[in-house]
Amino acid sequence: ARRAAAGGGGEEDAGGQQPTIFSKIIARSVPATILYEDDKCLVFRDVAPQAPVHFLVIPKRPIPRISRVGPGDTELLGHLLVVAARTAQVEGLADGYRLVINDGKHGAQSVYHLHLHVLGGRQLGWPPG
Ligand code: D5M
Repeated sequence: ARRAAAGGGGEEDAGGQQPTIFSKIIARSVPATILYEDDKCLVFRDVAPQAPVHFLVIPKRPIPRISRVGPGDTELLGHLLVVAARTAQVEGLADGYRLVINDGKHGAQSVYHLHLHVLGGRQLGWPPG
C-alpha cells in the first residue's frame, strides 16, 4: 500500500485503508483484552490506560479517522456510541466517564483506524490538554 510522504509516523494516506495494529487485533493475530464483540465492532482495553478504566470501541470496517466518515456511516457510528455506553455500564462507570475521538495530527491520533476512547474510574479534568 502507498504511504503518505510526510508526517509524524503512522499517518494514513489520502486513500486510507492502511492495515493497522487494530486490524490485527480484529483478526486475533495480535492479543488484546476483549470486552465485547459483534459483527460490526470490537471493544478492548487500551494497552496504555490513561484512567483506571480505559477501553476502545472500534468498527471492524477500517475507517481511518472520524474526519473521513460519510452519511453512509451514520448507523455504524450510532452503534459504536451505544456499545460504548453499554460497556461503560458493564465496567461499573456509574459516576460517569468520558468519550474521546482523536482526529489527525492536532488531535494527537496515533492509530489510523477509527476508535472511540472510553475513560473513567477517576475524576477527569477539563479542558483536556
Ligand atoms: O490512540 C490510540 C490508542 O491505542 C492509544 O491509547 C494506545 C492504544 N493502543 C495502541 N496499540 C494498542 C494495542 N495493541 N492494544 C490496545 N491498545 C493499543 P489515539 O487516539 O490514536 O492517539
